[in-house]
Amino acid sequence: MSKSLQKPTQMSLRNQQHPLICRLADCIEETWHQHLELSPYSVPEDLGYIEGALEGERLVIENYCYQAPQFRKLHLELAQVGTGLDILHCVMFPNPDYALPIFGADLVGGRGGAISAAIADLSPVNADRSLPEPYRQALSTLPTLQFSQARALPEWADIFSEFCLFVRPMGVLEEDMFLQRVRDFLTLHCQNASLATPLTSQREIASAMAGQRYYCTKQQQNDKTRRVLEKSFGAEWTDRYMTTMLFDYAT
Ligand code: 18B
Repeated sequence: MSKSLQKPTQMSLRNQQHPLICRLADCIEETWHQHLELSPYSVPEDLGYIEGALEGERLVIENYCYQAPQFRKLHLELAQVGTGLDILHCVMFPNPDYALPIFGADLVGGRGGAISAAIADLSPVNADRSLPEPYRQALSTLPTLQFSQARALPEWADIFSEFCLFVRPMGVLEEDMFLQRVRDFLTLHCQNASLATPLTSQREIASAMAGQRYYCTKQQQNDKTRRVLEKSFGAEWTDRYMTTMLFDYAT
């Protein structure tokens, strides 16, 4: 295995990825900067920029992490497998003393070809696993979108809300539609977070922590993610990465 600790030297991955991935990465960072008080989040030293090629497929990963008063971790990750597969992964983990849902997004696709999976959601993590009323209200007023290829969620995915978008976007118009809806999710989320006041009840904070734990244990069951990472980094490293970098929670 070749693992590098260096920072990327020339071009970042972003400029070499599928256009929808570049556009979504820019949109996420723009929205964060616009609405949140960002500060650095220190990524474990060996996990900022990662390269691996265990079974021949070279995998490059770039992690961008921040925190904000309302968010313990804002994680944007870009990955590239060989020369063919591009991935964007994003999760906004709330501080458990804020009753906020988890924003998550995943885009997977071939560079020359189409995005095969585009998913985005604001996922409830409160005790009854329903979105806070201001979110339900705002999301219900967004127009229903028509995509030609909706995708079905796998069995582990009971964490997502009824507003979850999971499609294979066909063509630029559907890519634009997906991007605009994710922009709406992000703006709504950041605006709500900016207005939120911290919880005071220990019981509610404990329940928010349990909700994040449930979300993360479910996401850790995504075999498609695990398989891609294992091919380049092996099972042990992948397990550590999925539990400490992608879907970590307080115990
Ligand atoms: N994910 N994804 O983030 N995953 O991380 N992802 C895939 O066309 C990676 C998240 C989600 O159908 C696929 O089938 C890798 C978040 C769901 O069984 C691949 C990384 C969410 C599916 C990868 C990564 C999320 C899915 C198959 C680390 C949601 C469908 C692509 C960089 C908020 C699962 C395809 C299924 C699919 C890979 C969801 C290859 C390596 C935050 C539901």
